[in-house]
Amino acid sequence: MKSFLLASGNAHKAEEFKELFLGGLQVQAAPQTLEVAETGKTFIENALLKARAYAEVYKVPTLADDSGLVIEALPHLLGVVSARFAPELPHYSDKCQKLIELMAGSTGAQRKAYFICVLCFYVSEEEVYFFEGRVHGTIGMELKGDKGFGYDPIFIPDRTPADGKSLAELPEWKNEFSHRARAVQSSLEFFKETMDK
Ligand code: ITT
Repeated sequence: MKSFLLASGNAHKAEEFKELFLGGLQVQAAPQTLEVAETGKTFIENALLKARAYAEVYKVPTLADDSGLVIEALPHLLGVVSARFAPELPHYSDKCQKLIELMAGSTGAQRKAYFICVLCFYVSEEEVYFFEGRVHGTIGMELKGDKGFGYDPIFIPDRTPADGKSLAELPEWKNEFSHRARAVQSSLEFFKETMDK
């Protein structure tokens, strides 16, 4: 089975990957987290920066995840800088609350948003693979749920039933249909095909 070192300092992502790659690929935690400056303008650039930085230090194939929440009417507010929104607020519950307040006057389509995840598998400078996944939904009117992490409590995914539940209330659904789950599924299909050849 192919093995990759996880180029991430985010323990929540590591937890999700453990389930998502089960039986497919081996993804190991890095011995130490590296500080990588995310200076790219796109998710792809930042995912590559992280994957390459860990590969240069640890000399093994790596996997990086660059992800974020894109509010369609305010694409630059979060997006690639999702982790750096409202840096004066260290807790995600406060960041979520601040977003709710910023969007107080927004209704209907103005609340549309999506989570995006770009995975970068870095084997060498000549062999790099990218996979992307998205999940569409809307920004809720309040924080709901205590599962997941980050902006999950304010994100209401488009799904049936349309019961208004947030991603933080839907851990099983998230594990199957999230941006990260979809990117992982594409990568597993690809590696399965290339390994079978
Ligand atoms: P690494 O770069 O070390 O992997 P990070 O937390 O800095 O960790 P990113 O730069 O990719 O990760 O930032 C992603 C941001 O988007 C961060 O603020 C997360 O809270 C948020 N995010 C990403 N995936 C999410 C998810 O599944 N649920 C909720 N929020 C998510």
